[in-house]
Amino acid sequence: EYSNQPYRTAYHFQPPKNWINDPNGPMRYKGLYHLFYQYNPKGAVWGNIVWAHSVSKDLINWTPLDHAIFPSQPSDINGCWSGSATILPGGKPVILYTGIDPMKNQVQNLAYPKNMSDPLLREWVKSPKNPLMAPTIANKINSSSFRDPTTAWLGKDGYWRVIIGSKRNTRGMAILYKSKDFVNWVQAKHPLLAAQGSGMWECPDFYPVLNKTPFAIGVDTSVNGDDVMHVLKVSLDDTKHDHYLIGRYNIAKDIFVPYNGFEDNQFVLRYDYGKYYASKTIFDDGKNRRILFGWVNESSSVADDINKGWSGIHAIPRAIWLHKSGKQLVQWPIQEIESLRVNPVNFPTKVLKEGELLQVPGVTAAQADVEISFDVNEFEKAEVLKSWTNPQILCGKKGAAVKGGLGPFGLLVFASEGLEEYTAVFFRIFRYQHKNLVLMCSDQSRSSLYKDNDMTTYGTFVDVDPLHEKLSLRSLIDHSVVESFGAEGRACITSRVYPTLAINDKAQLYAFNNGTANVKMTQLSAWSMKKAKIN
Ligand code: DQQ
Repeated sequence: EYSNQPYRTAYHFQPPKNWINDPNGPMRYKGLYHLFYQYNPKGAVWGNIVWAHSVSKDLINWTPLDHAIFPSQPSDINGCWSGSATILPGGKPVILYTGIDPMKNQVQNLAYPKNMSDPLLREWVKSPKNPLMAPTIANKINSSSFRDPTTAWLGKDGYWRVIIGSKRNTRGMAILYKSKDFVNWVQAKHPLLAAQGSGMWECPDFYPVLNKTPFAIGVDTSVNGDDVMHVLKVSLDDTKHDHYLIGRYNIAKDIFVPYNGFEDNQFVLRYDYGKYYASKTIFDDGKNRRILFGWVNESSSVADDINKGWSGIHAIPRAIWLHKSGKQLVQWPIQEIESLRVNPVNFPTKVLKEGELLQVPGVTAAQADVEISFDVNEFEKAEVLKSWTNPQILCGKKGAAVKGGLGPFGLLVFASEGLEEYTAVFFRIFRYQHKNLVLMCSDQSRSSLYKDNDMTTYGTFVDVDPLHEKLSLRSLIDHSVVESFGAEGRACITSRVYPTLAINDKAQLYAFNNGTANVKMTQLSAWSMKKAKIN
């Protein structure tokens, strides 16, 4: 199994076989975490969608259960698509999800547990009143673009609110509905937000984040007030990226005013600048944090997916909170993942000179967690950036093999012995308009000798001041995925790679510096990761 399935993950969530996509209805109930997900029981491509179900005590080790929600009534007979859970006052969980009806219309349905005393919540009953929200001639909702209800939030006026992703022509929007009893829902006069030209908004998410210390504390989805800001996340169907806006939500008027994330009418902030989609958050009342779940698609061809018999994984759940600047969010792998760390390897502080390549021995490099930090000071050697350039394109032009001034420096992961293959995750610092501009890249261009994969390079600028702040990088490496967190979670890049040589115990890990300036490595810690029970 191990040798002919080198790309299966050891600690990233995935079922034993077949297609998976969006995380659905995550929740914590009676101390157990539940995760549902879009699943095709019949193959490794999208289709026949049901809600598969797993439970966990720690969000790392998962036990599979029978499918929770599957086509069984007219309102979902052609598929049970994405949705979210809400915990009602008193602790009862309910699920709103999109069903595909006999006319292939997208409608919203309610399901609730058959037996609340079963901590596994194995059986779900559907409301006989389904569908509760549907496109009609009168409401002019686009019947093929009306899906993915959020967790609902409760106002002091006693009304629940929920948003559904939609579009009218190319105007993406979050349609707002209200209800007193969770069963009878009335469409609000205005969407919570809409944006011309953005296309279909899939899997919206709307939640408060604390805007004071300690920022990392999460709050319940219904919380509002002077000390919180609100985040609206949308998964843009046109670009397949999860974008977010930070702003203020006036619940009395049901108006959300974004302050950050829109520039020239475009979405600019992303959760992740690599492969990451259809995510959603929950408030974890066990550890008072907000946790983000997301789907990571393959970068291989459909034929290769069918061949290996599976497609799609979930990212490691991330804690998510507002950065103290108020301008962006910060994400960090949940602390529970550290329980898989074994055999730590620590390097003392060391200067990496021009062209230096430092191997990290003693870790299972195809299944590892690594943290590295740099102290840089030869700023006069930074390359000058004359005009603003798209960071992803800049990373593509200036890959790890292109010598620079201050950088590129960082990690080579999934490296083969003769460096025929490697994936490079690194920083490169530019001088731009008399300031230091930090670029973070994940360069997949040499990740595999097999060329049928999507090997696009990813990149983003990082809002960090390398003069006064430490420049850190953490990568979670797991056979065919690398999730990288730059500047303590201010920038995330996830990529999928399929090396042919650098697999299992043939993979190696390096730190490198390919710039003319020296950089001081102030930390390099790496751990082998144990296998988790991922189903
Ligand atoms: N996936 C679901 C939809 C959602 C899309 C269908 C996002 O509900 O809009 O599997 O990946």
